[in-house]
Amino acid sequence: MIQLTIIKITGYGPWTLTLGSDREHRLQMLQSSLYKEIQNLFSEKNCLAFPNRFDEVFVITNGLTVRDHVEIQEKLSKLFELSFSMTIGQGNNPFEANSNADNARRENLILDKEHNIFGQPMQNGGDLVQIIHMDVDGSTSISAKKSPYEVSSLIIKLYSDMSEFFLRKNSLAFFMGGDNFMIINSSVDKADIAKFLELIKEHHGISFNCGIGTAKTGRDAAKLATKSLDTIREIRDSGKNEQRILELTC
Ligand SMILES: Nc1nc2c(ncn2[C@@H]2O[C@H](COP(=O)(O)OP(=O)(O)OP(=O)(O)O)[C@@H](O)[C@H]2O)c(=O)[nH]1
Ligand SMILES: [Mg+2]
Repeated sequence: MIQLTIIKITGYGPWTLTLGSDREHRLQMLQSSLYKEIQNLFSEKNCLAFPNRFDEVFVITNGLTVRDHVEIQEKLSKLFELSFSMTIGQGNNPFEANSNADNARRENLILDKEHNIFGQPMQNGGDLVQIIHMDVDGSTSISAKKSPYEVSSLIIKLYSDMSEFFLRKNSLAFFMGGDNFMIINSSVDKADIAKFLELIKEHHGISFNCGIGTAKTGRDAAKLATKSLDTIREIRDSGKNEQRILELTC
């Protein structure tokens, strides 16, 4: 069982209009500072947040209670003049957790009214979380041959293929910056990942390295996934056999 929390700004659309048309710079500053604070407050509780279209954030919150969410809501309300909703979704895979969260929000299922926290009644979930950290092999040399915007265009195409491939397997992929992607994994195994890597190589001529991490919390799973990725680089740089996928479990 995986638990995701989706955080949204309450009444954001109408509020943006109150700022007049000279607003874009303010919205950009607000969105980045909100993401920073959410990452900060949830990482203190061993969670990891993922940016989703800048005005919404996904967080892997396995092990967190409604009370933990209330604590974070209280801190956020001291930092921002806007308020936020948090919707907790649990599921057998990340896609299902995201859908269950969405359904709970639409059905107005309240877990804590005062703090704007929604979700179906929570079950204790001690299951493991798996994160795949994917990173382009040698993006520096690719960037050297292309202009900055052409590199971005390539990254968007890679992200699009990745999102489609992994969504079919109930896993959620996020772009984390630079040439880095993280996937909240369901049951994609190494053979499936190898298939994806072949597809990307064939369509775009790009190789990914792929670290897998499994642990009880989002933050620990990400740490192990990144450690696996760094080990792949070490193996590559020592001139040993090429290895593209490596897994570490807590
Ligand atoms: N989000 C995130 N970004 C990173 C991480 N490590 C590096 N980056 C960024 O990713 C970009 C590319 O760095 P690298 O992937 O190390 O460069 P590379 O040439 O592809 O080297 P290799 O991946 O070792 O083949 C840089 O702009 C870094 O700032 C990470 O763990 N997470
Ligand atoms: Mg790279």
